[in-house]
Amino acid sequence: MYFSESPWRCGKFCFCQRQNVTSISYFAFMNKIILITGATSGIGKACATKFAAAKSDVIITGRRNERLDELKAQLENDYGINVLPLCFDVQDREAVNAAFANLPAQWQKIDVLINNAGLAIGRDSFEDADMNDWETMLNTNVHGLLYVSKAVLPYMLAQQKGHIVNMGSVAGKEVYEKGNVYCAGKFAVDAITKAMRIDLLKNNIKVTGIHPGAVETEFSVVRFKGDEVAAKAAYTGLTPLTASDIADTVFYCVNLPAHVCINDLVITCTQQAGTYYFYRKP
Ligand code: NDP
Ligand code: 8X3
Repeated sequence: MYFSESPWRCGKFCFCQRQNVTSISYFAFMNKIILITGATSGIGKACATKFAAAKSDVIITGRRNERLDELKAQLENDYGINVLPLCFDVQDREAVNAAFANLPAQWQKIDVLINNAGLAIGRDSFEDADMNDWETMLNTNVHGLLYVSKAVLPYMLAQQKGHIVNMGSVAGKEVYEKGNVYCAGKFAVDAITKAMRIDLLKNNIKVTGIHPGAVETEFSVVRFKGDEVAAKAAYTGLTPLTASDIADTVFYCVNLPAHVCINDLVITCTQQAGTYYFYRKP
């Protein structure tokens, strides 16, 4: 089986041409290396699981080492693939550079980078918001994404192929009340995604922006600083997206033929339209 091209283009009448799309997907990812930042929870963890189930080897990152170790053990045991956990804070440029400069040789052929690590802290009006929260959001969601991308890109450039998926948000498409700097950071992610796509065209590197609406993860607990009641209220009357919904979407984008690139994808639950409009059932 030839893995470096999409199975749609393998040009042979093989298993993949006779089976359904799910079968094709699982063939295509065998032995690929997928790097997911922020894999200790939520969307990142769901992506790691999805790609591991498709027989990819995964590099998982986050700050909570014990969760990385647990996930490594679980994925290796469940799917028989290899997992490399890297524990660092994406805000720390030196730590990011050190993690990727010392990547073991067998992990250097990274096929896909999913820039997912991120957070919102606080939901306050501009005049009340805390400057430390703003700095943490910008340092994580914007600087962190840039540090990781710059550290990983040389491995993709060496192969002259790759796919970078940046986790944006509907907050990066429309500013909403009390969203201020979280929205600003996600607007930056949107712009960076477009800029990367343009500049990396010549290097055969795909760049995709995924922009979810409300997804029930630890996101709101972090945003409301541990207030579980406020976090839960964000989803009142809704059937929100799940982390698996987003992982499935990322998987779809990454699994397209070599000549096809989804540029930008906005995804909400059926009860949400944009950032302002929700239909909440009583
Ligand atoms: P979670 O809080 O469940 O997961 C966030 C992940 O990011 C964790 O693995 C966390 O790991 C990691 N992370 C946060 N800060 C850092 C840091 N400084 N260094 C390294 N890793 C970090 O939230 P989600 O899964 O929902 O969020 C994932 C992405 O999706 C974020 O970029 C978020 O903005 C975006 N998003 C989320 C939406 C939602 O409604 N949930 C909607 C739209 C976009 P650790 O704490 O171990 O470091
Ligand atoms: C998270 C979605 O609408 O809370 O990015 O900003 S929202």
